[in-house]
Formats: sequence, C-alpha cells, structure tokens
Amino acid sequence: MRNAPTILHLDMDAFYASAEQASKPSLRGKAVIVGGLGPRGVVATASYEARVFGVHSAMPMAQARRLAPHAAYLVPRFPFYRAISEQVMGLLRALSPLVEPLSLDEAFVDLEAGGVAWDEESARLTGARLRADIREVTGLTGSVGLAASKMLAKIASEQAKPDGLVLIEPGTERALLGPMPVRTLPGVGPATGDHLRRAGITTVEEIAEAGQDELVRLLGRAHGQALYAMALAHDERPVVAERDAKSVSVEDTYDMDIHDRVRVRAEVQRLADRCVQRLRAAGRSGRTVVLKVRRYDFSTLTRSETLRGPTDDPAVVREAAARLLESVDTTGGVRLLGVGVSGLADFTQEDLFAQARTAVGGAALPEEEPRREVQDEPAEEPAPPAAERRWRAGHDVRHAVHGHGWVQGSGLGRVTVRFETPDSGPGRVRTFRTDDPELEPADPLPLVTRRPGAGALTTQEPG
Ligand code: DCP
Ligand code: MG
Repeated sequence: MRNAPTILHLDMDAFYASAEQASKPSLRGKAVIVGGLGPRGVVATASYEARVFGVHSAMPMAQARRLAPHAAYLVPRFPFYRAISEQVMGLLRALSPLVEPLSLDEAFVDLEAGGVAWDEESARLTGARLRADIREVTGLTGSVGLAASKMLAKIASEQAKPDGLVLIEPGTERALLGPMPVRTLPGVGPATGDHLRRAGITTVEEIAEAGQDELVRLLGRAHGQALYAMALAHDERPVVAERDAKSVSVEDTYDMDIHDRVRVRAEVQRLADRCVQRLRAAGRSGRTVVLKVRRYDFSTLTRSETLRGPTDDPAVVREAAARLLESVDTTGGVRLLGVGVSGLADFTQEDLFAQARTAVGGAALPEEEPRREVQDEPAEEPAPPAAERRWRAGHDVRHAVHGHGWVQGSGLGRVTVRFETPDSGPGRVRTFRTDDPELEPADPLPLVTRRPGAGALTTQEPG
C-alpha cells in the first residue's frame, strides 16, 4: 500500500435532489424526494432536509409520503443528471488519467498517477480545489475523501458528508477502523453482519482479533480472507481507468443462496442497470453483454450475447441479460450474479440511441418523447391520458408569454407550472389547460450561467 493519502474518492451530495434544488429555486432548503411516483415506486434519493424525516434511498415511495407528506416529489431526469455528471467527471479527468467512476456521482481518482499530489499537503490542497471547482462549474457540492487506499478513501468521503473533505493520515487507518461497525467494510451486508454478530463480532477490531482462520470458518475462504485483510486496513486494489478497461461489470455475492427464480430475474435487472450507470459515467458503450452466474455448488458460468452495435441503453442491456439468464439453470440456488458489458467503444450518445434502437429490432421510441429510463421507474400504472403525459412532474417547460418554468403537477386537463430558472428567485405558479398552445416542453437550463471573461453570474445580480 502507498504511504501517502493520494487516492481520492468523490461523492456528490444528495445528487439527484441537489440537482433539482439548483434547477428550481423554490425548492432550495426544502424537503425534496426524487424517485418513482407510481404505486410501486421507490425513493432514488432525498435532500438532506427530507432525510431529517427518516426518508432515504430505496425506501418505498408510499412510506416516504407518510414520513414527509409536505415534501416536493419529483420523477428523476436522467439526461439532466448525466450532463452534470459529465462535467464532474471532466474535472476529475483533468487531475489524473486514472479515474474510475462507480456511478453518475461517484468516482475514485489516483492523484499520484496524475502527478497532482504526492503527500498529505498536496493531496489536501488538490481535494479542496476540486471541491471549489465542482461548485463553480456545476453549482453543486460534493464530498471528498483522501486516503492511501480505495476502501479508506470511500470511508473518508462518507465521513465528510455533506459538503466536506476528510483526509485519513497513513498509519492511523487501523485505529480509525477499529471501533467502526462491521458494516463499514465493503462486502458486509445485513446478512453477513447478522452472521458475524451471532459469533460475537460487531466491530472491525473484533474481526481483526478473531483472526483469519475464524473468519474463514464463519464465512468461507474467499469472503473470510478478504474481510480479514480489510479489517487490517490492507487494500491494494488499484484505481482502474474505465477508459483503459476492456469491459465494465458489476456483481453481487449473496449472503444466502437465491432460489426464487423471480428474485434472480429481478437481481439480474438491477445489476444490468448498475452496469449501465457505470458504463455511462465513463462515457462509453459496448457491444457484448455478459452474464455471470455462480451456483450453490460454486460452479461458475458465463453467457454472452453480442449486439449489432454498441449500446449504453439500459433497456437493451436488461433485455440481453434477461435472455441470457433464460439459458441458465438456477434451480439449486445461486450465490453470485454479475452483469457486464464488453467490446467497449467511445461513441456520442446520439449515435448510441440510434444503434440501440436497431439492436432491439426497431422497437423505437417516438423521437419527440423524452427517453424513459428504466432504472427505478417501474411501469407506473395507471397511465395518465396522453395530454397529461407530456407534462411530467418536475420537467421543464416554456410558455410563450411567461417564459421558462417547470411542471409542478397536472391532472383533470390542467397543468400547474412554476415560473423560475436556476438564477432567478423563487417563482410564481400559474395553471393552464393541458392543451394550451402557448406551452411546450423544454430542455433544462444550465445550473451555472457564465459570461465570457467573467466569473459566476452572481457578480451581475443587484443586491
Ligand atoms: N440512487 C438511486 N437508487 C439508490 C441509490 C442511489 O437511484 N438506491 C441514485 C440517486 C442518488 C444517486 O444515485 O442521488 C447517487 O447515490 P448516492 O448513494 O451517492 O446518494 P446521494 O448522492 O443522493 O446522497 P449522498 O449525499 O448520501 O451521497
Ligand atoms: Mg452521492
């Protein structure tokens, strides 16, 4: 392990919700919940103001509504978040060739490989500058962790949240990890956590004290050894630039074998979505979809399917992964599932969408419809009438007279619009008929407006 804290982990704060608040001045400082709004919807994320009520990611939306009835509820706008993510990843790539995105709002950066940091002081300075740059370019805040390993850098950014920076000094890792709950370590989910607790192990220090043999006895060879090493703060995993990677894949090991075929299918879909998130965060696309299955008896098989053209479309990857799963017998139960995309290429989004559509046999979405992203948006029944479907809660609109705004709600032939922009004050609400010819869907406005040669727009505003 290196002896300088030059691995950086960045994680944007309440990413989707912060993006919405920056875009909609009336929501700043308020509880905002983003996710699927249908009866089976789940929370993608909640603003920190909403977290006070106990709302968090992956919670059923119905439960969130009970906890925070007065919050603003919005559907996710993935193209908007992706555009911000590209700005952030661009700033990271300016620091180092070794940038490993984990999702739209999260990445590791090897600062040493980029020559921008070599010791504690230069690392701290680089991290602080990065946070300032992110704020200036995107208008949003991100938290930074710095450490000598990926595991510790990620723990540090978690501690830094929200809007902070934490640096873990090399040599202090074990003392820091010791009192932390076992769940802090990567790969320890609820079931492994329970398993360890029944053996009297609740903290990282207790894992270290138990020793490797005991861990292997409790959790099996691979998992036991890996966990023991992490408890000693040993983590040699390098930062791998997705650009150099030949494939992008995600996998999950399950604490208990999954027997239920429906659950296996659902897990594969979820992994496909996560894989596409990583692919997109890296600005890439791929032609071959790979499914990996490790069965109850540790027999591991992979199946792959090559598409006609490269894709980064979640629907295409999901469908291919689902097809591949149909050729695998999982009756005895599975302990690991993985989905990957290989044959990577750099393509512009536009090309990809066109090719992805061909790849699924011309099942094209109408051009004028915003692309419905599959992730976290299960089919939401009942479908609203066509006129109202144009006006999705939270999406931007433009009115011929009143200008730019966003849909606050629609129904019964009416649509309510709040007229405000990222650099206006909180705006006023007006209601229109859903077929009002003066109202049309619009693209999101940039969160930060800059004049050539000038700083941020704030200098221009009176008062
Ligand atoms: N996300 C999601 N479903 C989840 C978790 C996250 O759709 N179960 C989405 C919404 C988040 C984004 O991914 O905004 C980033 O995930 P994070 O876990 O980093 O959560 P946040 O950025 O929202 O909050 P934090 O400040 O805790 O990082
Ligand atoms: Mg985040």
